[in-house]
Amino acid sequence: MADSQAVRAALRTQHIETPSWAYGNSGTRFKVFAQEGVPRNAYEKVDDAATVHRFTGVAPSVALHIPWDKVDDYAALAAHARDRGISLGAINPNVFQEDEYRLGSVCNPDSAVRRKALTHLLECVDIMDATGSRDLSLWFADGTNYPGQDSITARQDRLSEALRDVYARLTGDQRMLLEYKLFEPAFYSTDVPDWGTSYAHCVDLGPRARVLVDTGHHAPGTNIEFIVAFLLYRARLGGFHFNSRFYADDDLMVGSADPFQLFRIMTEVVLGGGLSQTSGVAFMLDQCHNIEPKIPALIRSVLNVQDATAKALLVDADALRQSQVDGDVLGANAVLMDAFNTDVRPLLASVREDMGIDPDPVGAYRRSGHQEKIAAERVGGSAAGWGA
Ligand code: LRH
Ligand code: MN
Ligand code: MN
Repeated sequence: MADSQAVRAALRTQHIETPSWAYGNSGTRFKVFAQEGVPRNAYEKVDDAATVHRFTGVAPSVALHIPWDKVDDYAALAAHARDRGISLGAINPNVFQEDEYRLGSVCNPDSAVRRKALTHLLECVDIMDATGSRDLSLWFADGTNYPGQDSITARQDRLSEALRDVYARLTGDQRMLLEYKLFEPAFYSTDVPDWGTSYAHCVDLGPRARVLVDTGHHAPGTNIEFIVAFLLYRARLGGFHFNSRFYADDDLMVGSADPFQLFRIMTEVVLGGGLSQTSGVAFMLDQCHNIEPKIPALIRSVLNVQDATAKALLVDADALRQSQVDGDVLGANAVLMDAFNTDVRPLLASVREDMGIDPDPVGAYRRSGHQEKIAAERVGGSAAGWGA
């Protein structure tokens, strides 16, 4: 995109959703670290998401995880969000934290357990009706630990059945995003382990069903940008759960370890039309900040996505196409590298100034005194949901 006005407009309109669970205390299997000033309930998580939006200008919604964010009145929570200038985003059901789910949720061999899971998924669509959320983000911890433990294909049949029932309940502009994950918590087989499995179910279901790509859910070395390009090409890319990983599902700040991978992903998004408002690609974070302060970590993460997007927007698509047609391998690669090696910090600072935002959002947050204020005001903040 050569036109700098168009680049600036695209940067202003790309929205990045933050996850409610990133604001609560979190940790690893070994320890949940308590931090000062963390939210005590869903309302305060919404407040923190609004703070991230205030400093970045491009994070106007927050995803909920149910029941971690259970409240009596979801319409009231949506009104609270609106009052603070944001909205409630994707609803993430939780069918992985109860004893009954030991052998899975919707793929469980026991029909009573499957019914319990389905009931929760349908309740989450009721919540979407109350909050006005568009997306139901489905992730299943289902799978097996041992060869022979269960029939792989019978589990697929059970999965299809549940997905069909949930799909039939969607109305208006509601969508279903099906997230895949290579392994964990199941270690032998996972029922939705990869984009192909998710894609096949989405195609069976219909146009409201799309694939959700969590960047942490792949084997090392996987070419995630290929997956992104293919799904966009087939109009089945529902969105992202962005985070950074080295070893497994590390859930660290997106773009922190491998900004080049994030650039490659965003380049395919831009080239595939995924930034346009009509593409329906949802840019969401799915992270945990175990050892760093949470609000500035989320601000930094939003900026990292913006940084990669800005560089992707600077790819000279015409020159790239010409090099490709000419079979100019080095030339084509140089077009991408030129964009990646551009310092986009002045451009982003100027876009922020146009939006009436401090050009240095992390510094502005530090200087604002907000962290000290919430540390003093909030005593006994809650865990994000697991390891509590
Ligand atoms: C699973 C996952 C999924 C869950 C979230 C807490 O690893 O990525 O999106 O809902 O983490
Ligand atoms: Mn995820
Ligand atoms: Mn994950």
